[in-house]
Amino acid sequence: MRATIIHDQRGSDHAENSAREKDAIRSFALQLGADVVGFAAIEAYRSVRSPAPESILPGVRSIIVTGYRETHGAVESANPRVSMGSRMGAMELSLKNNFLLSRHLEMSYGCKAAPIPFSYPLDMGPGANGLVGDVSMRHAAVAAGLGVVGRHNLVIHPRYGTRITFTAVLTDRPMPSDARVEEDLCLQCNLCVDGCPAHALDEEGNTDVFKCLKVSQPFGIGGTYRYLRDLFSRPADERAERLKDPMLRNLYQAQLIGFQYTCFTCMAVCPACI
Ligand code: B12
Ligand code: SF4
Ligand code: SF4
Repeated sequence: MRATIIHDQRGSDHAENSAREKDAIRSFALQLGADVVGFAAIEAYRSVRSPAPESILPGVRSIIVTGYRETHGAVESANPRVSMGSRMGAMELSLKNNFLLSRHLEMSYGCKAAPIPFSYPLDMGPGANGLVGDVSMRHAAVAAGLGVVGRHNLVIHPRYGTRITFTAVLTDRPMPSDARVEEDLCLQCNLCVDGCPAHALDEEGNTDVFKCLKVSQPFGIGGTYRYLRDLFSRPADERAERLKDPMLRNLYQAQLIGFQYTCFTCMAVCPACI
């Protein structure tokens, strides 16, 4: 009886310590500028197509997921450069914060921590083809209690809806998962499906990646390939004319500043939790 009481006491002390530790880490990340923070024990993260987290950080025990809300003005803007500008801000802020959070974890808790890129760089090898992240942020966010997946295959956060992006830190420090969001936040209104200019969301549970890419990243590798193929298939006198095409300047710009999305419709039209 006495042994059981001591055991229970140790168990509850341990749970309290874990909760306190998570609160301290959460406050640190929120002070850096994250809008939401969630924790997932590594067993809770299951993403079939992504690499095993153990291959990234041997001995990994948990994932800390941080979310950054996008500004309504930028997401709703008809000007894709403005929407992308806000995204670049979220990417830059989260990249820096992930690095600072990882160093803080290592220095304050004596563990190892690996900051995972927001989106890029991606594995461009066969199998991944630049379409699979090293950590699937959507699976990680769901496991860390930060939302549920809607009809648009994006995570809907209970407070910020779809207008939020995620990033993650892997650590070998064990931490219990936060409670999952159990409520189905998707309103089944189909505005995302009907609004998608690429018809990439027609099949439930699957985004047609190539249809989405063609519309949302016209200055990516596919757009470059199509432009060059067209250019070199033309007679020499027509080629000079084609060099005046704004597409070439857009491709040049993309090489300088990186990946650019020109479509944010599925984020913008989703009314859930907004
Ligand atoms: C590659 C990539 C793309 C590719 C391929 C997308 C794809 N099918 O995975 C393209 C270019 C098409 C793309 C498009 C977009 N992307 Co993107 N993309 C990524 C990236 C870098 C990797 C995704 C990945 O690993 N996919 C491969 C595996 C994991 O996917 P999968 O298992 O096949 O998952 C599919 C299904 O399982 C389905 N699904 C069905 N049921 C369930 C249940 C659960 C629990 C989950 C999690 C998923 C799920 O969802 C997926 C759709 O096909 C992530 C960042 C990251 N590292 O995670 C961002 C990311 C997914 N993209 C994001 C966004 C916002 C977009 C766009 C809106 C573009 C934009 N303007 O920002 C569109 C939305 C397209 C859509 N509605 O699906 C955000 C999503 C944020 C959120 N709130 O969910 C992420 C997480 C970036 C970030 N760091 O925040 N993207
Ligand atoms: S980003 Fe645009 S093209 Fe891609 S799925 Fe969303 S609405 Fe469709
Ligand atoms: S737009 Fe409607 S159907 Fe699509 S994810 Fe949002 S709430 Fe669900």
